[in-house]
Amino acid sequence: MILHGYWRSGASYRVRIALALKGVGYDLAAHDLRKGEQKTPDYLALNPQGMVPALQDGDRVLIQSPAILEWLEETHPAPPLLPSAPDDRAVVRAMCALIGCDIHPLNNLRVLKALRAEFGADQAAIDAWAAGWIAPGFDALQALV
Ligand SMILES: N[C@@H](CCC(=O)N[C@@H](CS)C(=O)NCC(=O)O)C(=O)O
Repeated sequence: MILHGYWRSGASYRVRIALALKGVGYDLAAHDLRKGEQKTPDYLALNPQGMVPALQDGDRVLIQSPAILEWLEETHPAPPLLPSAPDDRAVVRAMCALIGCDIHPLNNLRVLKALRAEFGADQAAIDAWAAGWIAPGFDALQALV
């Protein structure tokens, strides 16, 4: 397998953690997001969304970390990523959604770039924006933990 990712990508980290936990071997293809390497024609042919991660397994290319994690769970069930009891599973899924839906997308590179380019935000404003979503999100995550 080839994991297309980037060292600063939290979404790629999710997949790296799952691959490591499950003992699945892979090669890493790095795409420097700061240089826009996720938008090259070659990479867009793999992932039309132009984002990392993407997991390539032969001719199959999986995108979107939740879909990749679920695929890994289904194809490599041991050790499991989720606990066995439905109530516990719901808590873990809530934690995933909290991060993946409510914190991370608001602080993505393309969002921060848009704040700068389209709304004239300087670095201080961008930092305040990020902190304004991350801090309450982490407070809630801490409470769940
Ligand atoms: N929902 C996607 C999010 C992927 C994502 O946000 N990737 C970021 C890096 S963590 C990215 O590729 N950003 C490129 C950009 O913003 O141009 C997933 O979970 O895989």
